[in-house]
Order: sequence, then C-alpha cells, then structure tokens
Amino acid sequence: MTNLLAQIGSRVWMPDNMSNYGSEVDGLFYFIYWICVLMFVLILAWMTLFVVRYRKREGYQANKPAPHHSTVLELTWTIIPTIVVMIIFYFGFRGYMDMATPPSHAYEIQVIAKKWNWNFVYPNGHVDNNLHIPVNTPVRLVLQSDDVIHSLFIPTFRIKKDAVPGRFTKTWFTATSTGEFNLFCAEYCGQQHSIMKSTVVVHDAGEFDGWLADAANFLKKMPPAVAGEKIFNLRGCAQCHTVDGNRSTGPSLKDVFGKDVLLVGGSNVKIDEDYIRESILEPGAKIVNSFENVMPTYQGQLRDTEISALIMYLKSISKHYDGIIPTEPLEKDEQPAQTENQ
Ligand code: HEC
Ligand SMILES: [Cu+2]
Repeated sequence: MTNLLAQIGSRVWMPDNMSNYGSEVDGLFYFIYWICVLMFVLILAWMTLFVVRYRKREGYQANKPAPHHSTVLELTWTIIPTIVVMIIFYFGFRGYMDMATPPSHAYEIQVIAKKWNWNFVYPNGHVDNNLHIPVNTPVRLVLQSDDVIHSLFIPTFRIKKDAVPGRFTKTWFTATSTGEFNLFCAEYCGQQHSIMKSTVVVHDAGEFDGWLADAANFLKKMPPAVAGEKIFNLRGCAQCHTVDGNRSTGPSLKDVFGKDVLLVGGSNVKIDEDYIRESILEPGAKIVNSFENVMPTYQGQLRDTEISALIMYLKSISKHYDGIIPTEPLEKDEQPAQTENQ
C-alpha cells in the first residue's frame, strides 16, 4: 500500500531510489504525505461546507443553549490520530535504528568536510573528492568536519548526515545500482556553500578494487606536474583558486611562482617552494593582501610528495619559472618492476 503511494508520488517529488533505504523511507514519507493531502482536502471541504451551510441568515434563531460536548466525537478524534501517529513512530523508529546500526562487515570510508569541499579517505590512504563505492556492498561513512557544520546529502540514496566539528558522526547504506549520482552539502556553510557538491560513483563490485589501486597510485604513474594538477582538483584547491588569472575566494595561482606578492601589513615576499609549502600547511602565517584568512590548513592531510607535486604544478603554470619540470614520477614502486622491464 505505502509502496503504491510511493510510486505514485515519486514521479513528482523524489529521484529514483538507488539504495537499500528507498522503499522504507519513501513509503513512510508518502504515508505522511498522503495523510496530509487527505487532511488538507477534508478540512477545506468541511470548512467550505460549514461556511455556506451555517452562514448568518435573516430571521434564523440558533438553538440555545448550543450543544458543546460529544464524548463519541472526542474519543474518535483522539483515538484515530493516536493510532496514525503510533504507526508513523513505529516505522520512523525502525528506519532510524536501521540507519544507525551498520552491518559489521561494512566497507568503511572516512569523510572530511571542509569549506567547500568533500574529502573521502579510503582504507589504503587514498583521498578523493568524489565518493567511489562498490555496488551491493554495505558502506559505512564516518564523518568529521574541519571547520563548520556541513551535511552530507545523497538524494538518490535517501541519506543525509551532518558533519560536525569536534565529533564523529556515522551513517551507512548499500547502493543497489551502478552509476553516477549527486552528492550535496545540505547545511548552509558560508559563501560557497552552493558549490560544495560532488559525485557518487558506484562501481561494479569487481571493478572497484582496480579503480582504488589505480587511483591511489597516480603519484607513481604520472609526471609530478600532472599529478600536482590532479591533487589540486581532487583536494579542493580549485574550489578557491583559479588557474586562469581571475580572482576568486583566494588569489589565482597562475603565474605566481617566482613572483613577489604583497602581504597584509605591507611586506613583500617572493613566492618560492617554502612559501607555497607554508601557505598549504600554515595558511594563516602570511596573508595575501586584500584576501581573507579563510584557507584551511592541510597539515597532516597532504604528504610531502603531494606538496612537492603541487609545487611542481604551480611551477608549470608560471611564466616566472624557467627551470626544469621533471617528467619522472615522484614516487617509485617498492617492488622491483619485473614485468615492465621485459
Ligand atoms: C577555502 C578556500 C581555499 C582553499 C580550499 C585553498 N585555498 Fe589557498 N588560499 C585561499 C585564500 C583566501 C588565500 C589568500 C589568503 C592567505 O594567504 O591565506 C590563499 C592563499 C594561497 C597561496 C598563496 C598565494 C599567493 O598568491 O601568495 C597558495 C600558494 C595557496 N593558497 C595554495 C593552495 C593550495 C595548494 C590549496 C589546496 C591544497 C589551497 N590553496 C586551498 C583560499 C583557499
Ligand atoms: Cu558545507
């Protein structure tokens, strides 16, 4: 019954469901929804009827005293709503408990929310700004926030969970279909809240491990400047810095390496490796003139090789740098590369 109502409604209100929660969440939502529709129509119809029927008419004398109590009526409008509310409570509580207790074998991904970017940290240490998951596998998300309250919202999976600074919040789900879906921040978190979105990529079960191994290995495969560009996009730098010369939340990083920059307070500093490293790890140490101190620190989140790759990338897009840009990957495979040498 609730399923049928859900099907009728879902054409209008919600995207197709792609997770284990769909039928329950939608069923309850549409149950409440149709009750509201029904009540709305009934109340308006009754009201209209009464307004017309009992309007003030010439020469009409109302009964005195008017009836003011009906036990039957009062019991009816107490008992029926109580039953309805208990049904809502039962299904709501059951769904809530389901969502709060992940199966023990769930695949765990750490989620770090920061203005205005999502970082998903996989068990092997890889960090991505899209959420990649295997299909038909329970996935558990452990959320934290680096700054303000954000909220992870995946409409097609019917899940929404706040990321709160200073504590961990958890949620879990099973994606039931492969494909790419939207992920939003559903908590107003400042100036660029509306661009704090990303994509959920649901892989075939067999394909996921391969994707993860490849994704984690890019520093070993790509020339440093290319890897740096990838990190720049993956880790949210691009959310605040353009590379086309236009100012955004932060200064454009095109043609800055090797240049002098004016800081708040009036001093000048040359943009070199150390300055960039410091900008990434301690963004508050030197503030660029006419900008706010809003860049989050990447202390403990970017490895040295990743910072080197970022520096290499910034060199590669600067006309003030005319040194060599290496083409060999920064990291080497630990195992002797037998197959590749033959
Ligand atoms: C939330 C927005 C935001 C994010 C995300 C961000 N930055 Fe920044 N960044 C700024 C702002 C604003 C400034 C200027 C104020 C300051 O110096 O802290 C800045 C300054 C810089 C500077 C100094 C630029 C100059 O012209 O002197 C560098 C280099 C830099 N960021 C690199 C990065 C890198 C690399 C990343 C990603 C790992 C990143 N930023 C992520 C906002 C951001
Ligand atoms: Cu947010």
